[in-house]
Amino acid sequence: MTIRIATLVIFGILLLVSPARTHAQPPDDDGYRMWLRYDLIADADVLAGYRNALQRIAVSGGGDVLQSAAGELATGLSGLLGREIPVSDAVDGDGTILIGTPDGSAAVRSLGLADRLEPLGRDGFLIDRTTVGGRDVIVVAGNTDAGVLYGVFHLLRQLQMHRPLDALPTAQAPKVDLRIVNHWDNLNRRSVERGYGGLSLWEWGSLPEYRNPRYTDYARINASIGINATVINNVNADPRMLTDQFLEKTAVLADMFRPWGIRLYLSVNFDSPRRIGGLKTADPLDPDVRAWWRERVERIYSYIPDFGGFLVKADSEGQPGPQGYGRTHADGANMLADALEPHGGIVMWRAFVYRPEQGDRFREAYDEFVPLDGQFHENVIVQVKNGPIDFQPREPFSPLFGAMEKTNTMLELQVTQEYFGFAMHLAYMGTLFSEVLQADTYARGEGSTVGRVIDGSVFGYRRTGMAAVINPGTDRNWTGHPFVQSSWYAFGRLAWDHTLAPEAIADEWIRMTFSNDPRVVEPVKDIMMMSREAGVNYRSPIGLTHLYAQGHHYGPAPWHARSGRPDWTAVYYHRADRDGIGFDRTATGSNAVEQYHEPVAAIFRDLEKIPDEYLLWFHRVPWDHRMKSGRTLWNELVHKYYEGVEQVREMQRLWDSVEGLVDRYRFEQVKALLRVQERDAIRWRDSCVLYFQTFSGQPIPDGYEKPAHSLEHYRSLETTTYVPDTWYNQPPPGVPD
Ligand code: GCW
Repeated sequence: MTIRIATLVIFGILLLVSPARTHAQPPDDDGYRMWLRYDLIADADVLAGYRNALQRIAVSGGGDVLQSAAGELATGLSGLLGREIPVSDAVDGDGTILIGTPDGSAAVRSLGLADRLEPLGRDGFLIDRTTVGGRDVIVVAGNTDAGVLYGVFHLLRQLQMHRPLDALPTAQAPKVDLRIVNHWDNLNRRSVERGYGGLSLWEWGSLPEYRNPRYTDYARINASIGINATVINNVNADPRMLTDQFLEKTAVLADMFRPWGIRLYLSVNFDSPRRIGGLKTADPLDPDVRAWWRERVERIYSYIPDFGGFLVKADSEGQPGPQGYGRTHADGANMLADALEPHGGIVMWRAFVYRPEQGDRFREAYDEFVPLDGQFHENVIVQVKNGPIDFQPREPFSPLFGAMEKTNTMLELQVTQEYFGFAMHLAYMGTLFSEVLQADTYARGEGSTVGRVIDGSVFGYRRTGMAAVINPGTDRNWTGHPFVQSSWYAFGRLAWDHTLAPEAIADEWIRMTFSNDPRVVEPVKDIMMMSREAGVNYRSPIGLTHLYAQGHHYGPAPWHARSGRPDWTAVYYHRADRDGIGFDRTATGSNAVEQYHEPVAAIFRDLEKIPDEYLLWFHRVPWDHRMKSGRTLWNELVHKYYEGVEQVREMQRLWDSVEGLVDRYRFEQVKALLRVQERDAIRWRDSCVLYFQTFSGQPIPDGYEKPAHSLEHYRSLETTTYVPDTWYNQPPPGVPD
């Protein structure tokens, strides 16, 4: 008996002192809270310092947005510090966090911050440590309630990351005004085009009566990273969106987003006057059409007084547009802009256009839009995808950035992983986004980066913006793969400041979403930083592009050759034959390279100077072309495909190292998804290598594992269960049931 008790005591002591005890595995986390977790700070020293300096909140004046800020701060602090945080309207003790604007709060006004706040504009904020009436305070001030809201989220972020209080003082302002997310949600069956995160968030059936609290969390999440606008419906737009029936429902969403500083915008179908208005035409110069839009816009503002405006996909992929009536994009955009102008609304007119008869899809947007530069009204912004084709794993930046001197131009990015393995693969997009933003257009000499074009510094745009297609749906964690959250996060942070480093953004996200433990932060950051390049390597290295199976865009089909349009095949893009591979976009080919400024054009044009990763975007080269590595093109291609799979395996090893340090639920989920990713990466690699081998006629060099199956086997997989079910849940876009 005594021995047994003694054993138990010793066992108990062992349990208490064992590393597993001191670093208990965090409780399961389903990912719903995203990066706004606010769990009690475990580090005793950090906690003690914070508890001392952050005891109460003082807030006064202001409206709903300021109330959101105060509420969020109270919730966040009480979670992080593990105690209730009183909120009052006066500074009545040390350790007060004073939030507000000089206009709304006498205490903030008393600090005389006006000069420091003035340059920070509408959405900027200032955080400082100071005193009010002899009390120690941390002030979070802005010119507007929205500025204060962003400041509060910044403060909470610093605390979630355990940053020292001395490092808190800061003054920040966003680099672009419109930081907007785009949903491709349809009105029917709650489907989402390229969604992968469950059904559409918007419950049209129960609106306007049921205000799902999830709409508020959605707005909070966006506001926390500085996003201030949303387009809630698909650019392949259902005309019913503008009917009173839907506007009444939409108004409720706008009401729920407003306290978080989020303005609502809508995608519109250009043929709406015909489809729902009973008119015979949608010609933008027709007086009845113009009157119809004016009336509809007035109606929208009667439901949503701060409505933001329209997003339009016109004359693209079967969507109607002004060209159908013999008019230009400028005619179409300006007609809508005129209707919105009296209310302060804007038009975001997409430049994602390409006609089947075009010789080179790459050229299309530039060739159509540059001649119209200067013709668009002041409240139009042309919205341009980052690359000339379509959100591929790697594209050179669109030459439209740098060419539209007199037209506000904004950037469109994709968070949802249409071309990156849906919600199955881990692919942090911060690196891709930053690569585009840092790319130098040389439009006004060196330093004319895409980021500086879209923030207005290069051409002096009066309207500036950045958009991303996001995919949150009814999945508990919003995005399907937990790491898709990181790309949403990165978008918001880069829309705020395009100069932020993707690695620093990943660091923030990991600390808030998983843990501050360096044994988690470092390996997970390594995973994220290599993930996009891995995806490029196992899909389409060295400047190959669009080798996807048609339609779903999940698995490989480099052999895909028959389609309604040549530019919807894979062979159109890679052009492989016995002599070589690649798309000649120099003067001997489509000469798309001329759309870039010098010296960009000269670099892309020159076989010696062009970086490997863009080679086959611009050049058609023989299989034995000598690469910078010294390998032949064929051997380099094989090398890259194999490297992609090895990178996924490295990601798996790194992820395994965080077992026990992150919660089990997400650990197991990500681990399993990485197995799917390895399976798919091998399938991509083997499909492409075996297929291109039929042209190169050369062996896979020694030392690489041999493909487990024949090319025929891989071809037979194209339409099988490899495509995640989420794809089949999509009705034809925009078609009412
Ligand atoms: O990326 C492509 C997608 C389409 C999408 C289109 C667009 C909304 O395959 O699904 O349609 O781009 O951006 O308009």
